[in-house]
Amino acid sequence: MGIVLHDNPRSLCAQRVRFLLAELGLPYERRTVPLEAERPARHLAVNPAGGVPALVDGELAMAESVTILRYLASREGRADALALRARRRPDRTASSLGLSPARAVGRSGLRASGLTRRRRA
Ligand SMILES: N[C@@H](CCC(=O)N[C@@H](CS)C(=O)NCC(=O)O)C(=O)O
Repeated sequence: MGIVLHDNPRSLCAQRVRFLLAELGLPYERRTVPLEAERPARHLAVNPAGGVPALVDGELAMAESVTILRYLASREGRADALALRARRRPDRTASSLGLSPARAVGRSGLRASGLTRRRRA
């Protein structure tokens, strides 16, 4: 069995994972978990807390979007796919930094152009 993502289209946390899977070019099966209804047993078996995203990769099962992002980047040897500032500031948690592949691309692009700097009057 390959990668299976327990997902919901309305979940921004799951969206982070979908972005990284796309960036890494990894094929995966997507299983939609209803968030407004009772969670299917097959989802609770992966994440007893019930939330999405959760990811299964062979024998491994995990929840929490940042954990999943770190796992996938490490699996593919692509630490560069994670936010630069999260690696520069290990004293702050990745989730408090809003770590996501989309932000990583956007922020580093903005930083390079100097657009993120606030000007003082
Ligand atoms: N810290 C978690 C948050 C996950 C989370 O709250 N997911 C929401 C959807 S965006 C959810 O599943 N809510 C329903 C629930 O927790 O039962 C992560 O980053 O994955």
